[in-house]
Amino acid sequence: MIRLQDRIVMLVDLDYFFAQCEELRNPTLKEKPVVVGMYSGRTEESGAVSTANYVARKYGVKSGMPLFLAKRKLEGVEAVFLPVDHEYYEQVSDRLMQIFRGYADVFEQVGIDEAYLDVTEKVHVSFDEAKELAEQMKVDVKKQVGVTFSVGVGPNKLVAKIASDAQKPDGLTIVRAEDVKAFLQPIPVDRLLGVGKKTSKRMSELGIETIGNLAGFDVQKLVEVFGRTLGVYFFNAANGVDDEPVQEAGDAESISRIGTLKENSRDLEFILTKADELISDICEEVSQKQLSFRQVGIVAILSDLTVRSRSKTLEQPTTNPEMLRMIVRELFEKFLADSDLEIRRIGVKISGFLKEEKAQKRLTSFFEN
Ligand code: DCP
Ligand code: CA
Ligand code: CA
Repeated sequence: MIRLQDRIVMLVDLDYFFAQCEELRNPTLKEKPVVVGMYSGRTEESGAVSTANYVARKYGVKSGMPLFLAKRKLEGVEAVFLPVDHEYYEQVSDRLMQIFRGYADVFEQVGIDEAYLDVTEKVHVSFDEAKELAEQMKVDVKKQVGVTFSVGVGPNKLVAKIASDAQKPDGLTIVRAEDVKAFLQPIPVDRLLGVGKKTSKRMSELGIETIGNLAGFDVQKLVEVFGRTLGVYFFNAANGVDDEPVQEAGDAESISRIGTLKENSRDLEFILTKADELISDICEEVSQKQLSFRQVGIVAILSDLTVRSRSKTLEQPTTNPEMLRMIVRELFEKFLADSDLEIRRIGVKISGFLKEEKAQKRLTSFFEN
């Protein structure tokens, strides 16, 4: 049986992108070290390496390195240094993204050389089929454009992203849900989004070097050190838990309503009566705009005027007001359990929209399979 909450997400990342674009328009570069640099113009040598092909990387050239240092590392080698030509790379990127988009149920570009693809339905929630799809994509992109990329496949964005980095260039790394923990375990903790220099130093002091160390750490302690939001995020991330939907850029808008309770209260039913009014209003707009939504959030403004929020992401987009009521109830129920202040004002918000037609198709194609 297909479990609707299971997802299959890919992250595609183009290999040595700027330098590969240069090789594309001049294939004679391929065997040579190629360094693409951002020249600052102060002196002929000043500036930094944007990227280098894998031949140049063998000599120790890296993104961000000063150009003079790259030149020194390549002394006596027939290397090619080129200035960044952003416009051209963007043209190549646009062509590639259009191809990748065709392989996805939902597509989200996240940079000039990266995109997330939710392929859950396309591959019938099968990692074996996802592997075939990724292989097919590689052949197609090689044939149509002539470049290689690395792809990570996982049950969510977080795992897909880390997997895409595991074997480069021209990599294909698949991490099934049941292998996530073992896969993440040995990876240095600073590879997690949000773990920068400062945080990783802090973690190191706590004896946390790998994602595995972090996953095994006491979540309460993490909350003490990093605060509630970050502490919980780090703990979930280390355990491979990530509910972020793959979302088409531009779809990130939301619809929300806010209202004041007749009196401050902690009575769930009283609060939900007000919430119902807000929900009816929201649903009217939703049906007018023919949207379906995947994210539901509540906001509570407390008697001391602090603002708190809770949210939930659905497995499937919905248009159903009853569903919205149910989730709002659930969120307020939980909220009241974790806070002991009275609520003064409440808000309901939905986001993660799809045009309804597309959402219907998504659902039915699930059932057909
Ligand atoms: N880039 C840059 N300066 C940096 C890092 C990157 O100008 N410090 C640019 C050039 C890269 C592009 O962004 O080609 C994409 O960055 P990536 O980090 O994905 O690196 P590459 O695609 O170059 O290499 P890889 O094969 O490791 O993905
Ligand atoms: Ca890249
Ligand atoms: Ca990248």
